[in-house]
Order: sequence, then structure tokens, then C-alpha cells
Amino acid sequence: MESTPAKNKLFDKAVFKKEIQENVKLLFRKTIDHASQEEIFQAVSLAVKDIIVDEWLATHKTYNETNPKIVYYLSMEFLIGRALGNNLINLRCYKEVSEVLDEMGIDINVVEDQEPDPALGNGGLGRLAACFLDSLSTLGYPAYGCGIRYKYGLFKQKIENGYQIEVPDNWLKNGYPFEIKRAEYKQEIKFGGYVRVVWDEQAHKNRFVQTDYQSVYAVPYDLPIVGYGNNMINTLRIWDAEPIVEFNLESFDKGNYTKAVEQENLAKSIVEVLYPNDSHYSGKELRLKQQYFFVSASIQRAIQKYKELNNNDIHKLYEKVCFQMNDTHPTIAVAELMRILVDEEDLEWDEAWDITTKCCAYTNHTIMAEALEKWPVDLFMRLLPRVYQIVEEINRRFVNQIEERYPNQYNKVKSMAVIYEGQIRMANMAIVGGSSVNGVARLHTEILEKRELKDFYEMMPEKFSNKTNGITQRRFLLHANPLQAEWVTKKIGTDGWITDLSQIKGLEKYADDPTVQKEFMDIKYQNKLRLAKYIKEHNGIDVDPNTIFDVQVKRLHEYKRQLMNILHVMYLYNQLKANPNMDFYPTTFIFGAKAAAGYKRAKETIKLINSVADVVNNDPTINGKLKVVFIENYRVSNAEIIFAASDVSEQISTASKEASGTGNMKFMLNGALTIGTMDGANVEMAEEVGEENMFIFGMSAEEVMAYEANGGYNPYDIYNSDGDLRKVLEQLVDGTYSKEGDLFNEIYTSLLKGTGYDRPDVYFNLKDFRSYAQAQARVNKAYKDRNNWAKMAILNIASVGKFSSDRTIEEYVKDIWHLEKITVNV
Ligand code: NBG
Repeated sequence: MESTPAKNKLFDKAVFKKEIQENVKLLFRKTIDHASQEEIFQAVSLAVKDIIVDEWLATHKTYNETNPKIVYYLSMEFLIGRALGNNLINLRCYKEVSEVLDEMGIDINVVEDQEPDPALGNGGLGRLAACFLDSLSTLGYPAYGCGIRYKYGLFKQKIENGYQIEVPDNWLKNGYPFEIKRAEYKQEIKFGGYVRVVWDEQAHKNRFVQTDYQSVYAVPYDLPIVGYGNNMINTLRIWDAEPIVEFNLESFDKGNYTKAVEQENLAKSIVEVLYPNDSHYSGKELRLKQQYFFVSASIQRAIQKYKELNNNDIHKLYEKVCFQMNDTHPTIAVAELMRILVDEEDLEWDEAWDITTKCCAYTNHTIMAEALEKWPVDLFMRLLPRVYQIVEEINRRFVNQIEERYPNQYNKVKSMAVIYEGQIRMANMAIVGGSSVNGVARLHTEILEKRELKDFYEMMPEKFSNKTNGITQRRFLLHANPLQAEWVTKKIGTDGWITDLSQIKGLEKYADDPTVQKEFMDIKYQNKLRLAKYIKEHNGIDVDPNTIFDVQVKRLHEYKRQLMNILHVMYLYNQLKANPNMDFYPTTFIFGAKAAAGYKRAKETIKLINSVADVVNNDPTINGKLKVVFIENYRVSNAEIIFAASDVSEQISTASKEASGTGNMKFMLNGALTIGTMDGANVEMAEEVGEENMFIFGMSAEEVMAYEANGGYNPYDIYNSDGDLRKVLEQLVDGTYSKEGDLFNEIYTSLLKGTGYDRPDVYFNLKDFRSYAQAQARVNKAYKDRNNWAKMAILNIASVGKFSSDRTIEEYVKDIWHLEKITVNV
């Protein structure tokens, strides 16, 4: 790969400085010395946008001249994180801008801190979408991210008295400097009403006309996605909703007035808020509205654009357009594209179906049953009457196919039909209506093929493939950890890793070099100081950067087993109390996690973590050997600080449950060692770096699935035989951690007896506990040999190459999207 020019051509220090001053004046009628930090952030961002816009224009000029195939990445979520720093990095003028600001007496870090985190996503799925966009631009592939401009992103988390409190995230409050409204591309989106069949005399066919519907305009806002050092700016297009009828009191009679109010309310509600559920769906009508709203708008606009560039020849749409459906959320795209092709473009069903199946592709991100969306037929039919007819027809034809292929095997219809027992199964529609189905790590894809989607795999194996997830090293090393980034470049003698992460392999030869090991540990120490400062400022807790930083940050979910982690801390605390001089390297256990607002067990777990922290952190008898910190409001911006400072990465999901994980890769990139199960992408990480450089424990996916299928696990056996663990469990209910009495009874019961319809310890916390504790003991022992620890960390960094989202994107391009790179000149 060619190395990129060191500096941005469009950047000029003196001009930039002048622009900041001008912007402050124009935006706020102030001089720079009277501007607030927030105002300076706005002014600087606007100056950066000025550079971006030139490259953005150039990119679209190239699009129009070369008419390339474009991928539309349809996703309900884009967890993009802050843009300013990342844009400067990718424009290659971070250093220069920081110098300019410095000359003006302004600290770039403080300016970056003014930016709200656009939290338009929940967790891994949304962050993956953001990493993919970064890679698409950097690699030079034409792409649009298509999503929703939620007024409120994921809630902000406050911890009060140990409990999670959700606070609205009004990220647009002060205006978002990088977005551009594109009113000229607005689309009408129709809901409800009914379908009238009208005979078209001229065409000699029936037409299906939706009448008495309510509608809104979808109005796009474009956000720039800056490629690294290649002048390429792709677009993240997020749709806002506006009423069709302008609200104007005087000119309305009563009927219009009501209609105007209704439209206004409909528009407002659609884009009001992101559903805060991760890997779990809520079958709410509003959610289906959101899905149809952004999918319909994105497809309508994609088709307009295609027709403009291709002489209105709809027949070859698949040659230039590809819709990637990020999980089941946007899979209504299949039916909506059919509707447009059949009703509006006048194609026959068969041709429309051929085009649709060629254009659409589906990524599955989880096997958790509670995340596979199903919509009740009556709700769907009421909200989208014409689309429903199309779904019915898709289902009718597909069921015929199944019956033809598998005569008298009703089981096949039962598992694969799109509509079944009054529900529309969106995953099934995506598989039938697309050319491709992929999982997000090898193990996950195998489980899809052999179990979850077995019948589909048997019937259409050619559609299935694996695309192991990846992350962008630009944000998660170059921006997040400048010390280590610079060190890597120096060691391997090139910054080529920024656009070709496989080059980081060059570090491997230093793994045994004590000087280099020390350099690594020094950098880690600096990063730990930075995190300690953050924790002090935000939590008021002193943590010692000389302790092991053992970190679990991710959404709170039972299958991710934060509970097992905190049970282990309780166990360690007992050990230390009983034996204060025990051989133990002091450790700080750090957690960060948001729980879905309605997820009771998850919220109890947060309370438990905080309650344990209260007891442990305030017990002088253990001499600060053990600390527990729960970092409030875990999000992309503090994640960057956290990964850089971590020694140990907790990836401890019940095997088979975590489709891939991507945090695991970010830790690895930053030289943390993984304690983990053989789940998701951990399996492939172990393959790259060697199991001896990780701390692997617990049941395999096979074993877990065997217990699930055949039973045979009784947590009471463990309770009865393991005295240490029994003591920990009893401490959940004996007041050790809750003076309020029975706070953790539910958790206790869920582990030993089961609650509701759930069997006890659904996620095998107790079953894996001993194995986990042993792995933890190996970690603790290993850390004492600092040289060897550093060696393992360096080997991890050197082996992370595969996990760049650049590699993932190249695989999507080659196997599914078939895009050509374009070159943008400015
Ligand atoms: C999540 C999985 C993760 C995976 C991300 C990105 C959903 C539905 N799934 O393991 O739980 O890393 O997707 O693929 O959010």
C-alpha cells in the first residue's frame, strides 16, 4: 500500500486561524477571547467543515463522472462518536490544528470535549456500522450510510445511590456543526389507510392505490465520513421527519387543522428517540414506523439517483446499487423495493423479484431469539397495507417453493415461512429476499448454518458466508492512544499500519526486547494515569495506576456475564479478608455498562456492582489491594480513554452467545490481555495470537449447547460442593452488600432456583465460575512478571492485523457488494 502524503493539501495554518476568529464573530458576535469553549468548538468545527466540503464536492463530482456501483448500508443505528478529532485525524491535520489552537492559547482536548457524543446507536451493532463507514471511505469505496436522525440518542446514564438513572440525550441542543440539511431530497412516506384496486384501461392491468393514508416527509441530513488521507468523503445520511402540511393557523379550516396537528405529531414521534435495547427487540408499532420510514426514504432516493445517472433504466438497478441490511431492523427493504419496482416502476413480479434479490443482502448479528424481530400481522397490515400484500405474496410463492422441494415436510414450512402463526418473521424475509446472509464471526456463522438457520442453509447454501467483524484502527489507536500509535510507527519504521493494519506484525520481533517491553509498559502507565484522572474527576474515586486495570465495558446483558465478574470480586474480597497477606497483585476492577431502561435484571446487576464497590473500596483492612469502579455513562468518547489504559480485557460471555464482540478487538489493539471464553471472535483472536497469550476458560459453545438441548445442569450441585462460592451466593442475601434487605434476592433466586419460565442460571455463571477464578489467578500471577506480561501484550498488538474493519470491508466488497474503488482528486 502506498503511504499517504503527510499533510492535507487544503490546509493552511494562517488561513485556518483566521477562519476560527471569523467564525466566532459570525456565529456569536464575539471576539475569540470572549468566546466560551463550546463556542470555540463550534467555530473550529465550522473551519474544519470548510475543508471537508471541498473534498465532499470533489467526491461527488467523481461519483457523477464515473457512475460507480454504490452500497447503501441500511442501519437503525450508527454509533459514530465524536467527529471533530476523528475528522482531523483522517484529514491529516490533527497536529497542525492542535498547534494553531495552542498558539491561540486553546487546548485541543478541551475543545474536543465540548462535542456531544452523537449516540445514535446502542452498542456493538451501531459501532460496527460506524467503523464500516470509516473503512469504506478510507478504502475509496462509494457508499452511503442510511439511518435516522433521532432527536434523542441513547440516554445518558447517571448513577444515583448505585442505581442507573436515564437522562435524555439532547445531542442537537446546540446544533451539530458537521451536518448539512438536504431539503431538496425529501421523500414522502405513507402510513395506514387502505389499498384500492383500480383497473388501468391503458396498461390493461390492476393498479394498487393506497388511499386515506397519513404521510410525512423524510428530510435528509448529511454527515461527512472522511476517508484517511485520500480526499474521499462519503455520506452518512440520516433522515428527519417533517409534516407535509405546513402548520399555519389562519389558512386552515377545522378539518385541515386537525390533519396538520396529526401530521406534526406523527413526524415528531417517528424520529423522537432511539429504542434503548441492545440485542433485544420491542414489538412496538412506533419501532416499525421508524424502520419503514428510513428504509423507504433511503430506497426511494437511491432509485432516483440511480435513474438520474442511468437514463432511467430501472432494469439494471442491481448493477449499480446494493442494500446491505444491518440485522433484521431494515429488512422491510425487501418488500419496499418490491413495492416500488412493481407499483411505481411497473415491472412484472418476476423481474422485480430478480432485481430485489440481487440488490439486497442481510447480516445476522445474534442468535438470541429475543432479538429476531417478528411483527404481528394485524399491526403490520394496518400500518403498511400495501407492503403487507407484497409480503403475503412473497410468502405464498416461497412456501410453494418449500413444498415443491420438500413435499410433505411441514416442518420445513414451519421453520422457514415468512408468515407463520400470525407473525411476519423479518429474518426469514431477509434470507429469502436477498442474495447473501452472513454471520459476524466464524463460530457465529457456523452456529447459524448448523443450528439456527439450518433449514435455510440446507436449501440455499450458496447464500451463506462469514464476515468476521473488525474495528477501525484510525479511531481506536491513532486517535484514542496517540502515545502507543507513535511508538508503533517508530518501532516498525512506517505509519503504513494506519491504512494496512497487517503491517503492525512488524512489532513482533521486538516482543522479547526488554527495552521495548519497558517502553510499552511506560506508555501503558501514562494511559493509566490519564484514566485515573478521568475516574477521579467523574467518580471521585482514587485509583492507583500501579494496580492491574481489569476492565469490562460493554452493554449490560445477562449473557455477557458482568454478574460472574462481580461474583468473582466478592470471592476475592472474602479471600483477602481471610488472608490479608495472601499473594495477590493489587487489582482495580473497572466496569462500564448501560442497561436497557426496562431490563430489570441488568439494572439490579449495576446496583450490585456499585454496592460491592461501596463495601470493598471502604474497607481499610484490605489495604487498597482491591478496588471496584463503575464508570458512569460508558460511551464512545470515554471508551477511547478506557481501552488505552487497560491491562486486562474481560470477554467472558457464555460460549455461543456473543456473535462476535468488537470491544475484544479494541482492547487487543491497545495491548490489553484477554481473559475470555471461546466465544465469538475470541476464537479467531486466539488463533492469531496463540492461546498461550490469552487467558481462556470455561465451557465451549458445544458444551453449552449440549446442556441447553439435553439438560443435566443443576446449579445446586455446585452450591453444595463449592464452599467459597456458596458463601458468595449467601452474601447476596445476608445483608453483606445491602442494608436495604432483599435487594439481590432476585439475582440469588435466578441463579439457584430460576425465575418465571427460566431455568436456574440460564447463562451458566456458576458452572463456569471455578474455571474463571482459576484463569483470574493465572492473570494475577502473570502480571508479576512484567517483562513477560509486556511480551504477551506486544504479541497481541502485533497479531491484531486481521481485526481491522478494512479487512472486513474488503471481504464484503469481494463476496457481496462487488464495488470498484474510486480516486478523488482535489
Ligand atoms: C451484536 C452482537 C455482538 C457483535 C455486534 C456487531 C446485536 C444484535 N448484535 O457480538 O451481540 O459484535 O452485534 O456485529 O447488537
